[in-house]
Amino acid sequence: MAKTATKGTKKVTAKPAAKPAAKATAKATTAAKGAAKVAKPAAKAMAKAAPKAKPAKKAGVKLSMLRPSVNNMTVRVFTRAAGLDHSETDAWGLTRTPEFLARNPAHLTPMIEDKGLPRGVLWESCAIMQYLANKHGLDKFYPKAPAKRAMVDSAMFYLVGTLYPYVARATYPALGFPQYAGEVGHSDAHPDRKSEAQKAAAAAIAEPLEVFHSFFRDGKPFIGGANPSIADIRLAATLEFLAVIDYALPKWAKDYMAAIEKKLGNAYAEPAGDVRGYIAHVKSQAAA
Ligand SMILES: N[C@@H](CCC(=O)N[C@@H](CS)C(=O)NCC(=O)O)C(=O)O
Repeated sequence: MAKTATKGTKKVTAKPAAKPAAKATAKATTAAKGAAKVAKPAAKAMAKAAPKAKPAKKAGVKLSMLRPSVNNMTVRVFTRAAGLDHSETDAWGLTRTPEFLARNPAHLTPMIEDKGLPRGVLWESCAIMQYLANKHGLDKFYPKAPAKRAMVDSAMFYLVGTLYPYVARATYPALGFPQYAGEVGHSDAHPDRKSEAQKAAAAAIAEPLEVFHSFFRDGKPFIGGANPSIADIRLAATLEFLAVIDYALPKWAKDYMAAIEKKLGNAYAEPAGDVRGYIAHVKSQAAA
């Protein structure tokens, strides 16, 4: 996969997040109101000093990622949509090197490095989004209210524990990704058996998919309500892989993915472009 992926670290400039920016403005306004109360000369001095004030500290998250992966796409969309300053390192071919394994024995991406993490690194796409949302107060993506938050958590755990394994079994053979040990697709079973397992997994996708629609969305545009939550980003990214098997997504799912892309704009489209480009590549190889 992704021999085309470019290696190296790239700083990604993200738009500032709406909420922290709004908070910062609110703080600045309060500060300005306070300043108006101080004696004029002091206020002048403060005003002069203001431009020299240090800019707000940026997140400075380092993300190791693989471009063709929807697990990685999830975090790449989130960091952009949330306006977090971060750098991306292409970990293609590096996840099992001694250096990587010493930091991350699970050899999984996405992986972030961030000051303050007890072991210095964090993997698992949903845990990364939860951590960054908690750290930066991104309630818009991950609501604070326990009941609302529980629904987002439930949707993400259901995705990672139930829907994703079906998606992986159904799409990894076509994507050329190695399947997990113990899977029929990973064994030396007859190709017919592998094909049956792949088809059974593809058929099993419909049920959890409908659960996301009828239960988690429950008539709302997104699981998160009017705006996409981290669970929505995780779901939309996951569904991108289904294009490789020409899975017939129900109309609601196509509309839902389009609505997320419209809401998040380039934050979604750019990482999705890497996944879609990879899928187009493997499909053209298969057709040749
Ligand atoms: N549940 C994990 C899955 C992560 C995962 O499977 N990552 C794969 C790419 S899709 C990986 O980094 N594989 C590299 C390897 O195992 O060496 C998540 O959501 O982050």
